[in-house]
Amino acid sequence: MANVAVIGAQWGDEGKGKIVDWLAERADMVVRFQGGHNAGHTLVVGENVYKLSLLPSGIVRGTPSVIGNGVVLDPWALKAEVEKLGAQGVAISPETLVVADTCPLILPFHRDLDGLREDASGAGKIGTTRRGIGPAYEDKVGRRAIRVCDLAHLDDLGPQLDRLTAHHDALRAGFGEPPIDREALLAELRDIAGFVLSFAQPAWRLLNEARSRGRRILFEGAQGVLLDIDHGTYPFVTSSNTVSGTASAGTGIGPSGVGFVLGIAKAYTTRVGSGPFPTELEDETGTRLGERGHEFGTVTGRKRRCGWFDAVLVRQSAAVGGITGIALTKIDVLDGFEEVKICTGYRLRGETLDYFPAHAADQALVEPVYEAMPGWSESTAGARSWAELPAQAIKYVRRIEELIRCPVALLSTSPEREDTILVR
Ligand code: 2SA
Ligand code: MG
Repeated sequence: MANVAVIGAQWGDEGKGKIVDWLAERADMVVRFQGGHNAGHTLVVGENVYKLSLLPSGIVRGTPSVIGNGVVLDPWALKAEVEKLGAQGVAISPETLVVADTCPLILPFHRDLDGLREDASGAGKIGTTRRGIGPAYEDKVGRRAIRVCDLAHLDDLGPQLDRLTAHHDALRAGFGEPPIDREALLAELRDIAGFVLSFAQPAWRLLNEARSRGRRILFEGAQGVLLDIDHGTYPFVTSSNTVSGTASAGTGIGPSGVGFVLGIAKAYTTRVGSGPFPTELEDETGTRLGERGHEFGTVTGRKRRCGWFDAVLVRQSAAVGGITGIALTKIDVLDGFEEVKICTGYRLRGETLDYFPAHAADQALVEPVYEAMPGWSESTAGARSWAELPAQAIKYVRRIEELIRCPVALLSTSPEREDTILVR
C-alpha cells in the first residue's frame, strides 16, 4: 500500500472512522491534518466502541499517530480524550502520539464565542459543533494564535497576548461579555502546558523521515468536501479545507507524498447543521433512513438530516477533492426499500445543471432530478464479498460509479471492520 489520504466526500459522517481503522492496520502511521475536536469518528472493535473527536483513529490499535499542524488543538479536549481512552484500556504515550508543535490552540474564549455567535444568529445559524473551531482558525489566519510551541514560552507571551486579547475583548464586549482574564488564562495554560508539550515535536520532520524510510502514512480527514471552506456550501461550512490538498499543507509533507485519495461516501446522504441539502427527505423515507442508519452525531448527538444519494455533489467532491477512488458505506441501510433514487442533476429556474451552483440562494433553490431504480429485499448487512450482494445492489453501485465518474474501490456493509469488500 502506498500512502493513502481518506477524506469525506459529502457533509461528514460518511463512515470514515471505520475505513480509517481498516486501513490503519496496513499503515505505519496515521496523521490528522485539519479540523479539531469537531470530528466524530466511531470505531467498533469487537465488543468495544470507541468515539474519537480529536485523536487520529490509528491510536486505538497502537499505530503511531500524529496530530498535524493543520489541526486546531484544544489542550483540555486532548487531555480528556487521552484519559477517556486510557479508561477504555488504550494507553497513549509520546511513543504513540505526536502533536505538531505548530498547531494553533483552541482556547476557552474561542468556544464561548462560537456559542455566543450561534445563539445570536437566529435563522442564520450555521449549526456548528460549538467547539470553538471557527474562532480558532480565524486567529490562526489573523496571526494572533497561541500555538503549541508557545506553551514552552508562556512568560514571554506579552505582546502576542495583547493582540489576542484586544481582538477578543472587543468581540466579547459586543455580546456584553467581560474582557478575558489574562492571569486566569495564563494559569490554565501553565497547568496544561506540560501535558501537551510531552507530545509536541516538529511533526513535519518525523513524517518526512518516515516517508524517506518508505513507511506507509495514512492521512485521516475529518468532516467532508461539502463542508470545505472554499469548495463547500459556504457559509454553511467548517473553517478548514477538507479536500485532499490539506493532507499536504496540514502536515508538512509535499503533495507527492499524499498518494491514493480515498473518498468516503454514504450510499445515501446525510447532513448535520444548517444549509442547503437538495435531496433531503422530510418524510417517512427520510425518517426510515435515519432510523435504519442510526443517524445521530457522534460529538453532539444531533439528529442528522437524511436524503437520497446525490451523484452531482459527489461527482463535484471527487473532482475538487482529487479523489482517486470511493469507499461506499452503509449500503445495508438501503436494504428493503422497494425503490431507491439517485440525484443526477438539478433544475434551477427552468434550466438543468450538472453541478452545484456557488451562490447560497441558488443552492437552496435547486430541485433534484432523480433516477429511480428498483431496490432489493435481500440483506447486504455484513456481506464480505461482491458475490454475496443482490444483483440490484450491484447495479446501484455500478450506476453510482458511472454518475460520479470515479471507481468504487471499497464497499462497507456494517460498522465492523471485517465487513468490507475490496472491489478492485
Ligand atoms: P464547526 O463546528 O465550525 O466545524 O461547524 C461548522 C459546520 O461543519 C459541520 N460539522 C460537521 N458535520 C458532520 N460531522 C461532524 N462531526 C461530528 C460527527 C458532528 C456531531 O462526526 O458526528 O457530532 O454533531 C462535523 N463537524 C463539523 C457542522 O455541523 C456545521 O455545519
Ligand atoms: Mg462523524
